[in-house]
Amino acid sequence: MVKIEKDDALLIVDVQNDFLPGGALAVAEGDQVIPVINGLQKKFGLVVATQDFHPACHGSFAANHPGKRPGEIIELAGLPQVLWPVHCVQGSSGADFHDGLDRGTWKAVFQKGKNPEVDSYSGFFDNARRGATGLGDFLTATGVRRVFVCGLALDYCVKFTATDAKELGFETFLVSDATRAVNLAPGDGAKAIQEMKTLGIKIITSKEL
Ligand code: VGL
Ligand code: ZN
Repeated sequence: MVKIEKDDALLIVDVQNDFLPGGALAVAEGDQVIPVINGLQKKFGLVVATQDFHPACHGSFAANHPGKRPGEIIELAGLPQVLWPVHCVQGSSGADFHDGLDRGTWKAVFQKGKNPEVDSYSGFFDNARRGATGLGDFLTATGVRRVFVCGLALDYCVKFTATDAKELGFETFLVSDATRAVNLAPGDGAKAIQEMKTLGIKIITSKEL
């Protein structure tokens, strides 16, 4: 068991309609994380969330590159970029958090992916690490020592958020039953967990909390 302390934070990544079944970039079983995350929220004194929040002209959308399809790879901001279906557009219902997700105790929401020129998987920085969302400064200013990461999607935004948290010096945990993978290639979710383990991120389940 892991005892939750005062200086712990629960970080909920991108539990938005477009990443849930029926959404534009649906994650299989994505809705199954919601009751697990609602249960977790009751145990933490500090809960914050991230929100994928793209302008319609975002460079990660296949639709903005004539002739390209979702899943193809281009270069964006000098980095390889997977092209996605149009998703989480600012002001659309797809960008909203799922209705069943408790939000009553959230202290802050950090939006990402607002710059059309670069994607932002991590809740801390864009993929080129040129801009910060403020999440790192917020956690530091609040005196947070350990971060528990959950949400969608395991092999993209959850992995990059947990990796940056660890790199910024927070003791980092992934709550593995409170996340699901896109699995663009089969096994991407399992691979993401292995990568996180190698970096020293602790993999736990909600039952250990
Ligand atoms: C995400 C792909 C594109 C995520 C966001 O939240 O994991 N994945 N934008
Ligand atoms: Zn996105």
